[in-house]
Amino acid sequence: MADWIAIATWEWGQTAVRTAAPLLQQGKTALDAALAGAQAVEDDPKVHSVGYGAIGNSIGTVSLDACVMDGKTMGCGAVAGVENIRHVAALARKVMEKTPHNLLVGLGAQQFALQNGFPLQTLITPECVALWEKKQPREGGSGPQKAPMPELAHNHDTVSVLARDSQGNLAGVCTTSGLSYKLPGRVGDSPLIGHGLYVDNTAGAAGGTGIGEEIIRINGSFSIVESMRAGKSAQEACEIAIRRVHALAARRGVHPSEVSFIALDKNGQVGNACTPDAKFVYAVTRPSGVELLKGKVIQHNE
Ligand code: SD4
Repeated sequence: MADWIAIATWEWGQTAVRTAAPLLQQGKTALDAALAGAQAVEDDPKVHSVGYGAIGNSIGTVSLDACVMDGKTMGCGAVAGVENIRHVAALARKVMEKTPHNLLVGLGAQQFALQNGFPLQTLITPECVALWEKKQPREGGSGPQKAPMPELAHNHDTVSVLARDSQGNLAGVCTTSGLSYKLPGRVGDSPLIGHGLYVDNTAGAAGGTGIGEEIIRINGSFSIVESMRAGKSAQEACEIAIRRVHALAARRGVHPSEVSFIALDKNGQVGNACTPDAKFVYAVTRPSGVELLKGKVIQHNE
């Protein structure tokens, strides 16, 4: 029997790993445990960046992205730009299990959800409407506001959950409402296999959070898993990816955005790294208990 472990991004990663832990303890699969953990965060209205109670895009609509990947089979499924469906990580799993496709978007993903018994429901709470109003980037002046071009500020925190089960199999789930005030139709890294998430039993698992545009630019999660395949530890692999974010920001002459990664190698060793502004924390659970840990900051010149 292998040692089980689950890790998840941000403070509410604790909710995810606390939900995943008993399932891993009972011998459930890494995918079942990671999905249950992610769904517990989707259900929490206090988390304004995932599932129910998320903050809307530039026109106030909540549009969700999610993906799942099974490191044993390399099966993967994803949905993007889905409105009025709460459990999009479970929907991504249905895409993996019931279709020959990897990614469904928008209305097609919503129709697929309805065909599979997911209820159509509002994801907006009075609290998230108030927050959306309060923090909305204003163009100045009175009268109707035009939807402004969003700044890619880090005002959202995706949950990425990686797990290794007692059989030694790896799986991961990523679920988010993306960046708040994003343009309608914008898709970030989170539902894109290889960017927001990548998992392969034979090498390791990685997940990202932060400004998706930067994570996509470096193929974040895939590059971390490939570094582990080439012999780097999970920690080294995450640090290499953040250095890459810095290097590309320097080439483009911009300040590096907030990006953070978590990783698990095939033996269950943990890695993480983040850019200096990210203020990243992540949660880990093992048979010995749950910890909330500070992200390892990689400076621009390291
Ligand atoms: C996105 N990566 O849509 C997501 C947002 C996020 O922490 O992770 N915020 O770009």
